[in-house]
Amino acid sequence: MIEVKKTQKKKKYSHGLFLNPYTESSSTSAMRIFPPVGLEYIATSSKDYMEKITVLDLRQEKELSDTNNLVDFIRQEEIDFIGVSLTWDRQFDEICDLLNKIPKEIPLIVGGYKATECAVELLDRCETVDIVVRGEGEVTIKEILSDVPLKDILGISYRENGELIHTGFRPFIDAEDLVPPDRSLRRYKYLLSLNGVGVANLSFDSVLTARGCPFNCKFCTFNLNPLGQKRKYSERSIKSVVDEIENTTAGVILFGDDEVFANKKRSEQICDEIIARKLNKRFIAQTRIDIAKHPQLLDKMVKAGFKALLIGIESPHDWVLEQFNKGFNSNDIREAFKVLTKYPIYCHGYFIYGNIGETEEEMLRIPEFAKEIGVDGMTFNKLRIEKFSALKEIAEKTPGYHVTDRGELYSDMYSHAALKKIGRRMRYSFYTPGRFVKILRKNIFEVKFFRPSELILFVLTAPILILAALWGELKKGRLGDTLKRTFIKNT
Ligand code: B12
Ligand code: SF4
Repeated sequence: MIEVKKTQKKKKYSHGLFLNPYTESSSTSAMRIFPPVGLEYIATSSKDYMEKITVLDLRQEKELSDTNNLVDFIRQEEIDFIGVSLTWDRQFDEICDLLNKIPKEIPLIVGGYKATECAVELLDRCETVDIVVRGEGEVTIKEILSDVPLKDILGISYRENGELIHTGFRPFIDAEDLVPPDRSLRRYKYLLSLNGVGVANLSFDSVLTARGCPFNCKFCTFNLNPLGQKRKYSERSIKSVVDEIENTTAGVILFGDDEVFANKKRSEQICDEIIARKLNKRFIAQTRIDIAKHPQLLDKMVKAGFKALLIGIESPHDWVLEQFNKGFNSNDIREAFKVLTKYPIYCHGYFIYGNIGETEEEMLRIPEFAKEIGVDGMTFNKLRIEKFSALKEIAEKTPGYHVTDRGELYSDMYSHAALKKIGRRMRYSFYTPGRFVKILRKNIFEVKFFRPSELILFVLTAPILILAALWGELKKGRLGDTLKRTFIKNT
């Protein structure tokens, strides 16, 4: 807990709690290693209104993950304001139960991607929730905390005399006006762990250099807020971005932007500044294949410390790429990877399967294509069709296709279970024991992701990691199947 510096004037609230309500059990390793950046932006914006601020991330808090203990904590700490971030679909029911147990007298404000999507449902189900903040919340929270009448605050939903009131859209903030998260509010280091086992004492952080994305891929709702509004692309200044990086203590930083290299000239300048300041950090970024057309930028990225790229490849099929309006075809992907594989950067491909009209044979082609072009690692996600997805109309008009309330697409031919099964076949066709050796070799010898001391720790923990992975599969009741697919036959 951090005491906010006292000014002469007493602040409105004595102790504000900002809560990330997801617990460890529901989070995959990938979800756990990054801090809840959106919530931290909100806590930082609230500093002028609170004597003391506590940011709790329940993924890191075993005891407080028990709701009764959390409520005791709230009372003992005399919390008089609570802000909660709801980002992901998962655990929605459990989180609603938790919110309903928060003492009624404490103002409770909920925001985040999922909260925005489900503002009405949240207010219906949780009578303790006073206000749902829709969309980006930095300015909205300040207005709430400074007692602007609710009806005059844009971007909120609340109850009044038994009725739900939704105020108008909150205009998007210019990224340059954003104050980066105050990391001194953090109670934890975000460390790499796989299946609950810490790896190499590596700490992670997430930095946003811009908001929005200038592209318009049809399947993607990254660039739309959950109200269907396209987020206007807006950049922070190079100085503020690199200052933020310099002030983080984490060794590895993820650029959480939707597409961090949207402006190539600016990206080069960011790299130049990182090199000039000798920051000695490692970077991971989400990007498009277009980066391969900019060798000068790639050279600078390597010098600056870029170690891994998470690349939206989406599909090997030209008709899918066209349906997605991705702006490139399979040949462009092949050409891009001829360049990218020459760099000491780990390339992780994101693919989407279960597309409208895609056959099983076409889905199973994905891992083969990934191997051909030379991606190092890959993730497959089933196509999601969220409320404002540009693909919604096509899905609705295509006979035999259905979309669930949660945005999952399935068809009469391929149920969820069938798609899951195909996904598993794809995974084991790509992730063979040889692949894991290749991944390790590349990260250790080419990319040099690990420092020597980390490497020793990593080697020492490797047996525990393997046992933990096997234990995880055993608990899910699929150890036999996993071993069979890995070492004998993947069917
Ligand atoms: C970076 C990112 C990641 C990173 C890490 C994120 C992190 N730091 O934890 C990585 C790559 C690990 C990741 C993983 C996943 N992600 Co992701 N991710 C994003 C992305 C691109 C940016 C998130 C971000 O940092 N935004 C910037 C911050 C500032 O915005 P924000 O969090 O929304 O917060 C603002 C407002 O929401 C609001 N707000 C938030 N909290 C609160 C609280 C209060 C009190 C108030 C008032 C306001 C408020 O104000 C904030 C400031 O403006 C978003 C898309 C997007 N553009 O938002 C998807 C997104 C969050 N991810 C998503 C998903 C689905 C996932 C995965 C589950 C994908 C998967 N199938 O594997 C995984 C989860 C991990 C796993 N495998 O289990 C979805 C969530 C949708 C949903 N309904 O579930 C999103 C929205 C993308 C999408 N449209 O599909 N992700
Ligand atoms: S898929 Fe990537 S490039 Fe396309 S709109 Fe979404 S974030 Fe932008």
